[in-house]
Amino acid sequence: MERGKFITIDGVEGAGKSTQIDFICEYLKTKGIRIVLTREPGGTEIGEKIRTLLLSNSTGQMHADTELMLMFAARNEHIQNKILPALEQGDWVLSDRFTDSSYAYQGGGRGLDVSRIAQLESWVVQDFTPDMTLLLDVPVEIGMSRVESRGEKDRIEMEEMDFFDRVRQAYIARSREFPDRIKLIDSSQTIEHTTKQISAILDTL
Ligand code: Z5A
Repeated sequence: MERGKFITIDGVEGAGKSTQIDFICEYLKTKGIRIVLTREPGGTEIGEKIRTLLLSNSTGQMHADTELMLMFAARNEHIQNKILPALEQGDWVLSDRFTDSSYAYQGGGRGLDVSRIAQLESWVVQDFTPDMTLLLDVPVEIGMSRVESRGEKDRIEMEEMDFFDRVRQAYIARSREFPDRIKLIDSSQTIEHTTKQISAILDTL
């Protein structure tokens, strides 16, 4: 059986990932593709417990290295117990965030040394890379304004604007480093404008 494709979607808060995920799932289904939707941190029973620990406001202060290692612990469960089995069955997998988030948030945002992230990546992820990453790019102020009515913020959302600016710059830098895999999509305009760009890119797969 032909192995499925692994697609990831990434970007700063309010970029429109959740909105576009609904479209992508429907679009791929119309092409007869079986799609497994999942997310990081999370996607497995253990991963979701780690997610709660990572995002809960009541967790309190967390050392940046701990945060990074928890992201990768959840990712290990995710790859071994969910993503690889699905791909091997011929399903396609769409993950809301993956390793690029660690480079952007823990590397760019928290300022952790990229070589540490790369060490964990080579241990946990090895040479398993997404077939395609859709990076939704939006200026941080626009992304924030889209989500500000949502109420209580999680532990990471409580960071300052500068933090999210660094996250965005790290994403852009990664898209330049891996231009074949990471497709930078302007998500600052209408939902339809973003959707159009995504469908054109998906057609190339
Ligand atoms: N994290 C990390 O630090 N390291 C890692 O390795 C990993 C993750 C894997 C997980 O959050 C957190 O974990 C995240 C990074 C960190 N922290 N933060 N901050 P998440 O992924 O579950 O949640 P999120 O990133 O905060 O997602 P979000 O805020 O829900 O953003 P979104 O999914 O991109 O946005 P949306 O829900 O699709 O859209 C938000 C609103 O904007 C909604 O009302 C839409 O209708 C509207 N929208 C969407 N697109 C448009 C356009 N084009 N125009 C106008 N309005 C729009």
